[in-house]
Amino acid sequence: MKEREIYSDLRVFPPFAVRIDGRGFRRALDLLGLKKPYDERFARAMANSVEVFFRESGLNPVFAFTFSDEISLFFFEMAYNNRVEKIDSIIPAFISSALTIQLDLKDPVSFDSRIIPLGTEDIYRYLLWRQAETWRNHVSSYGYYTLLKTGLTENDVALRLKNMKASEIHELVFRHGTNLAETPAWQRCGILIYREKYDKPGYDPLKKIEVRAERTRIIQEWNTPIFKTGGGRDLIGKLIS
Ligand SMILES: Nc1nc2c(ncn2[C@@H]2O[C@H](COP(=O)(O)OP(=O)(O)OP(=O)(O)O)[C@@H](O)[C@H]2O)c(=O)[nH]1
Ligand SMILES: [Mg+2]
Repeated sequence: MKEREIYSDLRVFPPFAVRIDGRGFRRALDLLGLKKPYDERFARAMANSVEVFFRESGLNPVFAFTFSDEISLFFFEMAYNNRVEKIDSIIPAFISSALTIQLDLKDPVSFDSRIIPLGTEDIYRYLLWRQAETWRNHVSSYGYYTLLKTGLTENDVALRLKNMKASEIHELVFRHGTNLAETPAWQRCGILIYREKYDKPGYDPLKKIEVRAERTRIIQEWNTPIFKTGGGRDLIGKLIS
């Protein structure tokens, strides 16, 4: 029967990204009574789940980017002989479990998963694409819940939004008290998670000298820059190099 495991030899060679997306989270998060369109408790649980993945999965992502219910993880190396089946199953399973713990859920959740082979030079373009999606999602979800509050049905809201330009949605949301240019950066630009090297000063009691040990810590960047800008480009360059 082993020969029927016909996908087990499928392999992917780094660099690549793995993007996972919460399955049916619209409904799952509704049941939790989270704030709409954005709930910081949920964003924190997502970012913390990624941080736990960095610490405890034994896999070694270079960095990760998350917004809404999706996470992109970037790898320059991979265990399991680069096997697609392993990568595409273990990562969403780990994050599902981590998120369940973070949010103290009583019902199971799951994530779907896909692998995106990328040259190092493609990573920046990939991030521009996902951050553009973050922004689109931000505008349309604020528009959605603003219109819903005016008493329209979900269907009518969807229809209205489809025919509105981004600038019209901005104006609508502004008239209802929210300036979309001034919402928290994590809602507009997403959250980056990465490792940072730093020197930890210490004392060597044997040699009786001050020493510096190189350590790494995990950073959650909630003030993510716009990747299109110089600052954003520099930060990504630093993470990739
Ligand atoms: N209340 C609340 N909902 C959120 C938040 N972030 C994401 N979501 C929900 O998650 C959904 C993510 O969109 P999708 O991935 O397209 O929808 P989905 O229901 O997960 O469907 P599939 O991914 O296709 O299975 C959004 O539509 C929101 O309903 C949040 O901070 N608060
Ligand atoms: Mg989803």
